[in-house]
This record gives sequence, C-alpha cells and structure tokens, in this order.
Amino acid sequence: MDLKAFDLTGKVALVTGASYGIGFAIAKGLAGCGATICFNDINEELMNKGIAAYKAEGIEAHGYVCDVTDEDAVQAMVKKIEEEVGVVDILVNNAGIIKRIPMIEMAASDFRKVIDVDLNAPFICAKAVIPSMIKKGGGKIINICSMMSEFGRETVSAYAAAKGGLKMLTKNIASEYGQYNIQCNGIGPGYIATPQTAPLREPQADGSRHPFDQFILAKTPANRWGEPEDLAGPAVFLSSSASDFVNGLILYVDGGIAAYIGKQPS
Ligand code: NAP
Ligand code: GCO
Repeated sequence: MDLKAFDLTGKVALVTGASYGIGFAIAKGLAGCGATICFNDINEELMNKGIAAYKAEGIEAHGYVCDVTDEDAVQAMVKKIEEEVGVVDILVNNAGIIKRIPMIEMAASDFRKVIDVDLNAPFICAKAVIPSMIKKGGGKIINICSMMSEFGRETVSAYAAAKGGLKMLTKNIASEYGQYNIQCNGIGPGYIATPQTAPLREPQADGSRHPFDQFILAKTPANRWGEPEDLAGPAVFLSSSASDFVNGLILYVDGGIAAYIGKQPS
C-alpha cells in the first residue's frame, strides 16, 4: 500500500451545493488529490461566487446552476457533465437546508421542503449517476449526513427525519449496487462552523459566547467547532480506492460528540 491508493487523478467528482462551506472544502480536498471538480448551486450568483473561490485556490472547477430537487434538471446536468467533462466517478450529495422550528409550529409544507432537499435530492442525484457508474465498472457516492442521523434535538424534526432517512438511503444504495463495485458511504459531520450554524454561534450582546455555542463546546471532546476542512480527509478516503471494501458506513467526523456521555458536573 502506498499513497497512490488515495490518488484521484483522472476521476470526475460532482459535489452538490459546493460554492462555499463543507461542499467547497470537500471539493478542494478532492481536487488536491487530483480529481476534476464539477459542482452546482441553486442560482447563478452562488455558482459564480463558487467558480471565483475555486479559481482563487488554483482549481479550474466546472460550475452548473441546478436545483437538486428537480429531477429533470439533475438528469440534464449529469448528461452535460458526461459530455463536457466525463462520467461522474464520485458523487458527493452535500446540498442541504435546515429549518429550526418547533415541530408543532411547523407547516407541513416546510417539513416537506426540508425532506425534499435533504433526502429526495440525494436519491435523485444518485439515481442520475449510477447507470453510468455501472457501465464504467464502479463509482463512489458520499452522502453528507449529520449528528441528526443519530440524535434528536428541539426544533429540527424535519432535518433529523431527512438525515436519518439519508443514513438508510446510504445503506440501501450500498446494498443494492455494491455488486457493481459502487461504494456508497456517509459522512456525519459534527457541529461545523459554516453559515448554516452561524446563528448558533452569534456572540451575545455582552460579548459572551452564545449559550448553544457553549453547549456544543461542552458536548465535544475536541472542545471546538469543526472547520469545513476537517471533512476533506474523510471525503478523500471514501472517494479513493483505499476504501474499496468500505460500503454502507456512516463515518462520523464530530470531534468525539457521538462517543461522549457529556461533561460531568463540577
Ligand atoms: P449549507 O448552508 O447547508 O450549504 C449547502 C449548499 O447547498 C448552499 O450553497 C445552498 O445554497 C445549496 N443548496 C440548498 N438547496 C439547494 C438546492 N435545492 N439545489 C442546489 N443547491 C442547494 O452549508 P453547510 O453548512 O456547508 O452544509 C453542507 C451540508 O452539510 C448540508 O447537507 C448540511 O446539512 C450538512 N451538515 C452541516 C453541518 C454543519 O454543522 N454546518 C453539520 C452536519 C451536516 P443556499 O446558500 O442558497 O442555501
Ligand atoms: C442544529 C444544527 C445541526 C448541524 C449538523 C450537526 O441546529 O442542530 O444545525 O443539525 O448543522 O447537522 O451534525
């Protein structure tokens, strides 16, 4: 075994919703190991912002505007990528949304919207790339799950339902398409400092840390929030031939949250 097992040269990676945040950091990591990067975002402005951000890192990424909940649009994007860049070897289902609303106050339409982006879209994207992966002889699919694939908490019922479902979709894709040399695994990030979690970290008027911020530090043995870059190494591993016999795993990258019973009272 040598470093070549992690080499992604010649591989085409599609990372969804990857103009910034976790998706961007994962794409940057894959590019650093040789992959050609394709990404999409929901509108032109975000996509252009992403292109510029990749360029600033020396990465010539291919950007596409596409709503991942729209099956026709996803099929068209994947076809275009195959024509312009090549068959998608690595799909990272990263695009996601969260709505923090107490369940009994949540409109069913809001619940459905979260399920649509966080669960239906990974199904739609995986369905779009799998046929060509089968023809090519294999592929890698990584679904970005969450602590909420395992745990609940106040206000995130739809997100937890979607990310729990995504964990099982991951295991099912592994079960159904493992025979075609397709590995489908999940990454379950802990609490990561991105715009999605910014409201949970906003300093108080007196300059002290937000109570939720303090709560997360106390829950995390690493005693810090994760950075998007913390997800890059695990994503490279799950995209590379080093993980060819790893299938249906959810790799939690959480600074130890899921292992920890919590701080003892002082
Ligand atoms: P994020 O704010 O969730 O960003 C994801 C990206 O997806 C954004 O660019 C977003 O665009 C885009 N997007 C949303 N809906 C879309 C759609 N229908 N079609 C195409 N793109 C769409 O950022 P993040 O915090 O980096 O999260 C990335 C993933 O990690 C998500 O799946 C999230 O649930 C998951 N995650 C995050 C954390 C964390 O602590 N941050 C922890 C665990 C898991 P907009 O900017 O317009 O929304
Ligand atoms: C929340 C958070 C989370 C995280 C993440 C944890 O409100 O609890 O936004 O759900 O972002 O998914 O893994």
